[in-house]
Amino acid sequence: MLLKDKTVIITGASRGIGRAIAVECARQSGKVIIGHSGSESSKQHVASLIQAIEQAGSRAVDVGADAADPDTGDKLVKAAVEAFGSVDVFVNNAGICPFHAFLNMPREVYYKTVDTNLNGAYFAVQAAANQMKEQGRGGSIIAVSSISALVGGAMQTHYTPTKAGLLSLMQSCAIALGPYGIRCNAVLPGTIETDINKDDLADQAKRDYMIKRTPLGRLGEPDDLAGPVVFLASDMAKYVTGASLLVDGGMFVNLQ
Ligand code: NAD
Ligand code: RM4
Repeated sequence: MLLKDKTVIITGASRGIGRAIAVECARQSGKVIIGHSGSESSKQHVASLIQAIEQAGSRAVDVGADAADPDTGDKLVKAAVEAFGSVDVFVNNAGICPFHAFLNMPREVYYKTVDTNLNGAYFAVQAAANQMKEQGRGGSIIAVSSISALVGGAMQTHYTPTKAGLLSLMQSCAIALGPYGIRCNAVLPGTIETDINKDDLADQAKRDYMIKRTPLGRLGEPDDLAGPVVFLASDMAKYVTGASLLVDGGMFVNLQ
């Protein structure tokens, strides 16, 4: 019960990595605020997620709001305080990666990616941190960055800077918020099979190459992120701040 008495906000929690984190947080007794886009399809995913969380013996409330909107963080915090009385953990997970070449990158794709992945995140982290400061008992902020913060991708020139930006944001916030006992860390997933890369990994040659590069011999599953995030969220990581944790099956250290 690593998250007993803690309220956890997770953005982009309707599917993929965010959903797996939400379920594990509930299993560890955390109460969950499910951030999601508010689209019709995300509402359906959220209904089944709330059921899964209740089956795990915990409680959840959902907030449909665009992660790119600078007011979304305030809405998530307000919902958490109203429903459960506090914000103890904030997981910034929502993100998009519309794979596209660089030379003809449409401006709207670039701006949408940066707004969703980084600009909205900045103000959401700020909202969560202000609430944690007011509560006066510290907190844990975790950004789902990426191996892409450390390496490039020809079809991800709009995306990799956002992931490097999140990593850098956690490093600077670790310093800014340390005096309040608020820890800030990043997890860096490798290649995890979700909707975000469904089309990209449909290319069998690319898929085989990604698996071959991974020493553990398989692509990641969303649940592979759940344990590392719960660890960083919990008091087990009470002296861990400013850290980045690769969760990539060893892909980054393999040059081949
Ligand atoms: P996914 O597409 O399954 O999930 C993305 C989530 O973000 C969904 O719940 C989606 O509804 C939500 N989202 C997207 N745009 C939103 C918006 N405007 N407002 C609110 N919510 C929004 O993909 P995933 O792989 O689970 O991605 C989760 C995070 O993990 C992303 O930040 C992604 O960059 C990161 N990541 C993924 C991989 C991977 O290989 N899958 C690797 C490294 C990092
Ligand atoms: C990640 C990494 C993965 C890719 C996803 C979309 O950061 O680059 O390989 O599938 O993004």
